[in-house]
Amino acid sequence: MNTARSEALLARGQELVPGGVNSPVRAFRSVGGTPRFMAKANGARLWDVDGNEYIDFIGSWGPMLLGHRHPEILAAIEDALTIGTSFGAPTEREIELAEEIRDAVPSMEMIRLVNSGTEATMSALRVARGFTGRDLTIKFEGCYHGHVDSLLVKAGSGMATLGIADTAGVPKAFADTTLALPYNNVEALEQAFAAHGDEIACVILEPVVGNMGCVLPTPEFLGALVAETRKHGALLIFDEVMTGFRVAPGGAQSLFGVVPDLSTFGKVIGGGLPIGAYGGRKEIMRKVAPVGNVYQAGTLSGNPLAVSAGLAMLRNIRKDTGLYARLEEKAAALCAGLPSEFTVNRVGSMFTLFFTQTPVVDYETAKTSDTALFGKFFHHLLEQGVYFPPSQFEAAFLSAAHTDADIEHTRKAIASFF
Ligand code: HOZ
Repeated sequence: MNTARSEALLARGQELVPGGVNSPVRAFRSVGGTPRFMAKANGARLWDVDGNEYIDFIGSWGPMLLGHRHPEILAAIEDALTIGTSFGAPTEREIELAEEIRDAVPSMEMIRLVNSGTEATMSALRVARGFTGRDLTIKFEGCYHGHVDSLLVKAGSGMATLGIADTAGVPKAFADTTLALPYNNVEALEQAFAAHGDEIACVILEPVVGNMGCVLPTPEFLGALVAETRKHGALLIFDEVMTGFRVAPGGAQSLFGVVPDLSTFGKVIGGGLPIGAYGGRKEIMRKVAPVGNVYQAGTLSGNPLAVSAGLAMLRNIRKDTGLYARLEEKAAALCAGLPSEFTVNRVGSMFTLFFTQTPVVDYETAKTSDTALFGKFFHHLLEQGVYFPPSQFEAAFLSAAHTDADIEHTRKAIASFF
């Protein structure tokens, strides 16, 4: 496979941009080789600058639920261009997007739009602290909630990929506000609440983890999260940046029948443009300025392009009643082609093949994966024109644009590795 132009761009980029990339996982550091610089995308396909074509199972790390360049999303962006690209003043479309989110996710009684998932989780944490008057946060090892200072303790995603346990640059005082516990471990959760119950403002988690690879919560764990937060007056925050409108229109909370106090969104709700949102119970969200005294603001928040793309995305999701059943069918067909000697975790259209025989239920078990073998598998697929996440510790995503022929090609590519 010719990668000469990607190699040249990487060399040029590395002089100016750390690692030549604007987000670490893109650098291929854990799998080796040259990150592909992309030239264009359409549907479920990507083309790199050397003209190589790939079936895309990253989907911009989640947002492209309907595939790249969906005509109605493109039309919405074009329409937004005719009215202006940013006003720094409210618009009707922002209210419409909030209504779409609230209608699909009833726990989102009041919503604030921001520009990224990181902003959403950072702001949700602040509201939780402001509302409860407490400082401590419980998070779970291997969960990633964006690059929020206090949440980069034992985080997944790029930190897991690069083997960075705790990032430099976070003041100890910030890290000390976070208790990192093992995912799916009821005992550890109960012990933390027994020891610090009246200091804990909130518990934040990915209700289906994508950022240590795909990991599902047990019903017991979900039950304990609800019981312990209620008992001790702490808030339960579902980080649905990855799962929102991905695993179901109502997110993971609708799949599991859990009503969190606050939730965060991003990715799909922006239709491929930068956006985030946080929200939840009105009583809590009324703490946010200008109504309350928890400050949070943003020059480009509610940006007309992102809001219009997001609206088109969510309206498409709402009107296509068979969408999630089709995604489920395609993802199930693909995963049925994965080797049974390894662990496959999947919820709807997000999944991970872990190169381990151990069931993966938390970060410790995720780390039993043979990452060197994963690297070989990743490059084998790339050579066959199949673009999977370049890390064992990220989820793969399928879109509505993947055809049966794409699934068949991918199954064959996978089978030829084993
Ligand atoms: N942390 C993101 C997914 N888990 C990756 C973002 C990116 O590299 O674009």
